[in-house]
Amino acid sequence: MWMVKPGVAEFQAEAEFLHYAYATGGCRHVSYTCICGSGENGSILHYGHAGAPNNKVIKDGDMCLFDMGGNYAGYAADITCSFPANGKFTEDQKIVYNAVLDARDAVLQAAKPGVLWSDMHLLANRVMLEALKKADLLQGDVEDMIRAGVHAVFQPHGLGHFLGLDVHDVGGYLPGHPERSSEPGLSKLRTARPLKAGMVLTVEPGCYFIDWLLQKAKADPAQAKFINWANIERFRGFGGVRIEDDVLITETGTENLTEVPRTKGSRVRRNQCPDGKRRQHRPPWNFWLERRSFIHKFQVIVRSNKIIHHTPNRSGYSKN
Ligand SMILES: [Mn+2]
Repeated sequence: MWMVKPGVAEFQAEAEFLHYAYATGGCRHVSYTCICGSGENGSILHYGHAGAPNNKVIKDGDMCLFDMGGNYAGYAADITCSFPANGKFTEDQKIVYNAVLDARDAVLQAAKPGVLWSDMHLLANRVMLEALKKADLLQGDVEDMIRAGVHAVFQPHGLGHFLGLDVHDVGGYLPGHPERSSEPGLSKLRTARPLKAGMVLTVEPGCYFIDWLLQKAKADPAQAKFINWANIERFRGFGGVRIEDDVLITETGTENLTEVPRTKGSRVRRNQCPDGKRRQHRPPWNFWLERRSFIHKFQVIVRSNKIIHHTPNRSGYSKN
């Protein structure tokens, strides 16, 4: 965030993250290929792959959607930050960003043991659609919109997934647990399980303006009537906003393990800037280290299921 400005290439931001994650956080590897989408590229959910290798030059007025996660001692972090490239939100960028932030906040407040993950997905979408309606981008009843699948036009992915040794960790659909839904949006979820204390999941609501999905919605009278097309046109080429946190389910609610600025005026420590003064601090992706007992428990579970055998020392796990 500190080094991004118009004129910088997306891959330069990626390179900065890779260096910082290793040099400061001790993360030799990242959990997945960095997604550094700017402008329209923010609406490509898995941008950054070999065919589209973060190679656009960031422009003034672009939103950046950076999805990057360090991997510490074999454990994955998965964090997305969305921000304006020039440091100042336009009114339209504010509408979309705040809609997604409200959705995230609603989930962090409502999630707790016993709650169904699929209900959290719908809660996030409901809050986001309400905000878009308030901004005159949508019209009509939000529950009717969800019945018509409008939520999946703007967020065509699941709310989040298990996180652990793998970035999309195992155990999403197991015998004896809820099966994958065939409903729009919900069908994309990587789990529909009721939450349990000790689970770690990502919470990653998003709002995108994807041309082909908007075209499809426009051609479908059941969806088209909810969308204020005159205003939506302004958002062609906008890309998208995603806010992704790594969250521990506790006995009473949630603990957000992610330490990145999300709101205006939130504290960005200077030592998070690669050019700034370096002090020893807790890197945001380093939360596993502080949860050694959790890691131990986790490994026992994983081993007893014979899914994977993992030796933490192999990847530099140290008692210090
Ligand atoms: Mn994710």
